[in-house]
Amino acid sequence: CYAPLAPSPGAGFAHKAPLVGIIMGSDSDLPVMLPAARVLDRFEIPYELTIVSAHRTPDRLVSYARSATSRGLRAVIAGAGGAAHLPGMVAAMTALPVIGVPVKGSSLDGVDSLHSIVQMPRGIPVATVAINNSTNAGLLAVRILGAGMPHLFVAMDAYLKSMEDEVMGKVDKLAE
Ligand code: RP5
Repeated sequence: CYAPLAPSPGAGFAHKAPLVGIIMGSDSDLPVMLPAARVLDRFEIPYELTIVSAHRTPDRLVSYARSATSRGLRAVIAGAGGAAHLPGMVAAMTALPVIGVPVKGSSLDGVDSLHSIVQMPRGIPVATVAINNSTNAGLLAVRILGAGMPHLFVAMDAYLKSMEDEVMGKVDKLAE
């Protein structure tokens, strides 16, 4: 059982089986990881959100990663700080796409975590986003799902168009 840390505000689809797992090494990572959840809310993608620590709960890590596919997940977003082994270890134990979020800790500015996540050995890829940028992890999960779910592909296209419109609105305003 993977109890959520925070309830999904998308009550309309909360009954659906999660397609994305958002996990993090500690509850102290939650503020950094919540934007990923908000992206999935926006695209109405059901997800689960919980703590799995590679170092403090290794057995839970194994059971989470090994059961991810059979529980219906299509992608995992994993955030961790410091010696951030969580995303890589999940990727080692499931064929699902894993997106790693380097969490900035109190020292080394998150570069330690970035290097831990991005420097995976050949054969076990982790898609690594920028330090503390779980928004992009959420968006990448939408794109991954969108490859097989046309309505998400269309929704991502609309999202890109809305960003373009927003920037062009600012360009027009500056030109006034
Ligand atoms: C990592 O250690 C966690 O992902 C977190 O970023 C960091 C610090 O954890 P706490 O000491 O705040 O629990 O495993």
